[in-house]
Amino acid sequence: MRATCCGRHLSGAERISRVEDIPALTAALTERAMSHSARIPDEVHCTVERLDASEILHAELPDITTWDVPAWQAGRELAGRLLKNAGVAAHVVSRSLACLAEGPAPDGGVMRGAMVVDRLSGERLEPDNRRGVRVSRMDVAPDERVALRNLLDKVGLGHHRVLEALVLAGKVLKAPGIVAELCWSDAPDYVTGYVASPIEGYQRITRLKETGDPMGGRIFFIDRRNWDRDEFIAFLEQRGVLFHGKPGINPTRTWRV
Ligand code: WAQ
Ligand code: MG
Repeated sequence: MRATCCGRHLSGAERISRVEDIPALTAALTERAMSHSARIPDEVHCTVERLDASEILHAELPDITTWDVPAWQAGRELAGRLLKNAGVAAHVVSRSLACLAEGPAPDGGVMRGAMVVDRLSGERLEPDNRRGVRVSRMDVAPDERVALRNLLDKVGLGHHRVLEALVLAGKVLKAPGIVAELCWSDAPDYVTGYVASPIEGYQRITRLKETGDPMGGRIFFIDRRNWDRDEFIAFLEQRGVLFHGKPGINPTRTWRV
């Protein structure tokens, strides 16, 4: 589902469900589109696509760690450190953080999708710098959604953005050639972001931007050895991925500069 107002993105959601649940699900997502944001959308698109069940990749969600940081500047410093640990070159880290902060689209605005960046050279590899790469066709297994939401609720991670970002990052971490993802929201009031990597999992950072800042985005850092751009993008855009089981939840850590 995606909803827009005056040509601008308002809200969106991705789900994978059984055929018999589709009518109720499209109704629920339309309801969400109508009530989720401050504005009433002027367009709501619900697209239903058939997936071949035998081609769905079944996977586990990454473990979750929350890093408590005193301010967004410290958060960005920590993000840089986590990205370097994952294999992103230092000069690429600083340039990438600056690019997200300034607005990565050609007009200096927010992109709809993600940037794709070479971990060593910093080169941008997404085919369209305005749109970016949109990850789609991933979800929690239908029977396990309620249990996961309850688990996240219990540890104070009940905000819908957490589950959605966790599932998106979970799929990104399965993509061929990925070394890390960096993300923070473009929602002015949502300042928590994350760095995800195959080894460290989903590492939330409580502050990655100043409250009120309308910039945000995602960067997928890749290792170009044996990497195929079309294969990478086809996986992210088209392969169905369903997540099972409960992610590990690590104790909150504190980061002081
Ligand atoms: N595929 C690729 N990039 C996307 C997608 C997608 N499906 N959806 C959004 N983006 C990009 C796009 O540039 C957005 O501007 C940016 O990411 C941010 O999207 O654990 O809510 O949906 O507390 O605003 C992370 C932390 C929240 C959650 C991220 O992102 C937590 C968030 P948003
Ligand atoms: Mg957003």
